[in-house]
Amino acid sequence: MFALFVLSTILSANADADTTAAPLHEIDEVVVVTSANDSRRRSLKGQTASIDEHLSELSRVNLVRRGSYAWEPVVNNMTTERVSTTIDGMKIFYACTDKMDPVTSYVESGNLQSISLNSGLNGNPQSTGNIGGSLDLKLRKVGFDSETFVANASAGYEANGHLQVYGADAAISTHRFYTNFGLFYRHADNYRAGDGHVVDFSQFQKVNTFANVGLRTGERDIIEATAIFDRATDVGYPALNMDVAKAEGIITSLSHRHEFADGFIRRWETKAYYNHITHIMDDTKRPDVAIHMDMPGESWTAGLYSLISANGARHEAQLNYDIYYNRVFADMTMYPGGAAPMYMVTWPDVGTLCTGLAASDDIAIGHNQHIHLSAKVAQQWQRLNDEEGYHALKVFFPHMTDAYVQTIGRIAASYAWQPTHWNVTLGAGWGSRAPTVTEAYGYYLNNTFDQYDYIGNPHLSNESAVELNASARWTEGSRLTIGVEGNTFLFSDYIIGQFEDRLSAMTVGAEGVKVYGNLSHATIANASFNAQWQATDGLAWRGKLGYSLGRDDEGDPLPLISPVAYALAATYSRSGFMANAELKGNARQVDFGPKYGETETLAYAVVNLSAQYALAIKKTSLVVRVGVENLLDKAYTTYADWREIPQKGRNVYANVAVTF
Ligand SMILES: [Cu+2]
Repeated sequence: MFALFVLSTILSANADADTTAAPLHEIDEVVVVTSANDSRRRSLKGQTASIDEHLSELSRVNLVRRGSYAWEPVVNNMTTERVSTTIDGMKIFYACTDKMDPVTSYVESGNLQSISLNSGLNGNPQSTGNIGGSLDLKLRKVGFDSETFVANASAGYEANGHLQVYGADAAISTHRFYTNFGLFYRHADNYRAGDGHVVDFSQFQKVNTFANVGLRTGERDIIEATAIFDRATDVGYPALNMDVAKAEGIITSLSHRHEFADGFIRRWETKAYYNHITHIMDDTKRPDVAIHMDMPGESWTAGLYSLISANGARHEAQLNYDIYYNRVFADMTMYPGGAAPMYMVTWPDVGTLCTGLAASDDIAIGHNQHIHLSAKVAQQWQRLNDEEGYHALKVFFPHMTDAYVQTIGRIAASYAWQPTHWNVTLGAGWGSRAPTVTEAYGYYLNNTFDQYDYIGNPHLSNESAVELNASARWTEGSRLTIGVEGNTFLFSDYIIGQFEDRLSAMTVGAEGVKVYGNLSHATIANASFNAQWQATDGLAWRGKLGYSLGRDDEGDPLPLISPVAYALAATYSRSGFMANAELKGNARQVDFGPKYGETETLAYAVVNLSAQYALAIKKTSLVVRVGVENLLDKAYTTYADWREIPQKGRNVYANVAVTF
């Protein structure tokens, strides 16, 4: 079946968004995290910005905040379930049943070169289940034949919450060998909201260290290895009932790459990887805990992918095979004062073996026109390895078994027309995803968003969606760019929690129980307008306006859909100096989802200012940045702030980065 699929799919490839000046497809976006010679979009805080702050530079990304650490990326108004996140093509799965640890929380800015986003169903080759989009975190590797020795050091301080960031890394590069390695540390106390009150349990501490090594075994054969160790401790989650004592990730990979001298096939890379995540929650520091609970979770993933990239006169093609095995386990022990402890398995040691074949082609069809095709088919086998967890769930689903097989896939096509001054794209796709472990097998997982206990449903159907997208951009030289774009996702069997009146909640204070179910249909649509104007040599203006909509099968609003959002920024730059002023805000959330426990969020607007000065003396370069966020000390909360936890009040920051 796979062979047939390959034959029937036109081969081709995605431009490596990292190396081309602008993404070939309008539906892709990149944010640069660390790269000296790259003028593309990046956080104004530079390297000391968190991954979350870098992610927020992507216009299709919103972030759900449960505290000041480990925000959950939302792409095209879809949360983790509908988004694929990979690290250099490696699959990695979070270990928290409460989504405290999105995959992006196990890396540091210093680990990354850039973050690339493929919007919607046109996923990167390794992604599966990416209806909303796929994020690939590209690791920072110094590579061969770069500068022989480079060292960087950076330090940052933010007054609100006394956030301290320190980082140091070094790189050695020759023609046959390279290595780069580094160490990063972050520490924050509780932050202060705009009305002056301190947000308790918003502290965190994180250490990250990494090393990459590359070795040329032949002129065209390269072996590369990566190791990342990341540990966050004492992380507060003001929006949840618990904090995190420890969240630890170990990420490793070993790859071989052959680069072909000539011919259609340019590159063949095979990577094997292993990662392990340990997540330990902690409620011992909270006052008034009715029943103390221990809730650990673990996730192990081992996988392999093999990617062939080809490049011809008219084609840029990729063919990728991938396989991974993931195991997740979570349990909970409750200690009701005086009585015997109660034990529950919340993720029943679910093993998932998934294997897939993906192909894509970008075809130049002449007259400034391109067609991009991509497709993937994957097969997934799942087994519930924990007897106790399996039998507990079987009480509610007597016909369930302990093993499941699912086939999922996606196919997308887009057309781009790029005559002088214009870039017009049209695209369509179809894709499906299997239910997540929480959606299929979760057991009494309390969701503080709507205060319901959630039970998984092993009988769920796969969710699928048809995506339609279009964009148009007009550019007048380098002076003016105006763009509009929109996409819509028409879902079938949309998975969401549904009321189950026959069951009663287990968590103290919970409203009731919801069981995951399929809605026959649902819709999510996004539209945005953006403009850039280079007013004078030094002064540039940027503006954007976004509108989104989500509807369930009864026409009621889906939860966590962005209200009207806008941003206006002016940047002044001259030789080594740059200053930036920004106004950012959301309109009142008119279309919130009361049915799903969502409450209305009011409008807000904040002003941010920043300035940076870069200085080079011989081989040493120095960048100093200062800024203030929320200048007017506005007290506000956004629609994506879990349980309406307040945002930071005025925050003055300064950081310095030295390279020598
Ligand atoms: Cu957790």
